Amino acid sequence: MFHDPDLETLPREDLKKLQLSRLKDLVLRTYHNVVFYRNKLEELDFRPEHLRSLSDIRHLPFTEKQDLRDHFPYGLLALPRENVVRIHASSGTTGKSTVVGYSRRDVRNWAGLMARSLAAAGVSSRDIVHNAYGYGLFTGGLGVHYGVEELGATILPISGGGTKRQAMLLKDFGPTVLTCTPSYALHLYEVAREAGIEFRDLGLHTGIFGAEPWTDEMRLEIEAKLGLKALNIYGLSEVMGPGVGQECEAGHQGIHIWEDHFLVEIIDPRTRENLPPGQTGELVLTTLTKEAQPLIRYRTRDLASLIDTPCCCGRTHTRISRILGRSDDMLIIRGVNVFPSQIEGLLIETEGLTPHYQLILGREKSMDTLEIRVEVDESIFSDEIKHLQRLEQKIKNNIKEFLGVTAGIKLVEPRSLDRSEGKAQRILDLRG
Ligand code: DLL
Repeated sequence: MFHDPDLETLPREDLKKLQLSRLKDLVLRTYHNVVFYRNKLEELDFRPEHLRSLSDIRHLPFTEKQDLRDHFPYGLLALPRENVVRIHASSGTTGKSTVVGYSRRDVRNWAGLMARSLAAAGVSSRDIVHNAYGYGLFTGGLGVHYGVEELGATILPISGGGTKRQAMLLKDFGPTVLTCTPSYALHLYEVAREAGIEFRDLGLHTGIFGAEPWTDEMRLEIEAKLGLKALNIYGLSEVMGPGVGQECEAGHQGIHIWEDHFLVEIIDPRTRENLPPGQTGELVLTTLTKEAQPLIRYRTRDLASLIDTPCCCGRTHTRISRILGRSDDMLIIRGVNVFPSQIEGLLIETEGLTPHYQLILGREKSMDTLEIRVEVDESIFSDEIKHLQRLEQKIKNNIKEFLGVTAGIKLVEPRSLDRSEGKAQRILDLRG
């Protein structure tokens, strides 16, 4: 289903023309209104009139998360603060959080893009959406909320937490769509089950999950357990919030990035050179229409690849792969680079394990150590010790064989690891 049919299917030539005119306008606005960008452009001897084609983007400076922190909270605004109608912030795990301002038009555009994303996922005005993304400074709750209203569907503004009550509400209000993080969807499933509520009987047809990395194996697990189609939504607060991109109903063919509003690049994080479609690198986004806090070439740290073949849904907007991890959450264990998503993939494929796990990094005699704690499922929990030991050994061998690292494996009881109400905390780094 299309929300903006003309824009979503705009021929690529026209889309590129639109992008170029918006990019020119962006460079002009930031040059004149944001000291940080004016300084950066002047350092490079780049004037707005130097921008002639889209490929000139390569001459523009990058923006890093640290730049947002350095200008905390309002230093990167391109409009007077009085024109800002909303503030969101992302909870930084390290240092200051990053703050984002929105103008009235930014909020309206966001609602439009969220509505477009929901429609692309097959949501219509007939649907009832149980929105369990957190409301507040986090963009998930309010972002989805405004999009659902814009689409004309019914929003249940549940927010995160109170999981038992949420399970009851699922039964009472009869939602047809669930929006939350993938890890919370699984948690909600378990809690509902304990309360005697079977997800498959609820009438949910679609789940729109994002805000944290998840693998295709995790998607299959969610779809099998919850009995719904699980689609991937991407976004980040610095750039807007949820709805920067969305997997379409065609299903699991990649995430369309809404290119009339965002310019997409994939770069090699080391050389900062652009990479061609198919090669994995860091996703870099430029906001083409954001008024209050526009960003030029924002380095997201998210790793993905471009998919430039046409999608069978008819949308012309480019796609990216599932986010494969973050360049900054790559674990280096005794010199071997490993992404948590690779470990997740191997765990979920192993029979008897659940998708609930934690990676604990430590140091022993100046050597890195990795311990993987993973919950076993009920069916094997009461097995004989020797069976469990055999399973531990099997996981250990797989991790060694496929990823090249030695890990300690600890099988733990079902439901013994902490559950998060928002983004899952899966990595515990005790290396100081
Ligand atoms: O998580 C916005 C959002 C809310 C997206 C609800 C989707 C749904 P932040 O808190 O700023 O914003 O975190 C952004 O989360 O850079 C990625 O690392 C990660 N992320 C977001 N969506 C996905 C996804 C929101 N679908 C950071 N897959 C991003 C993997 C994701 N990682």
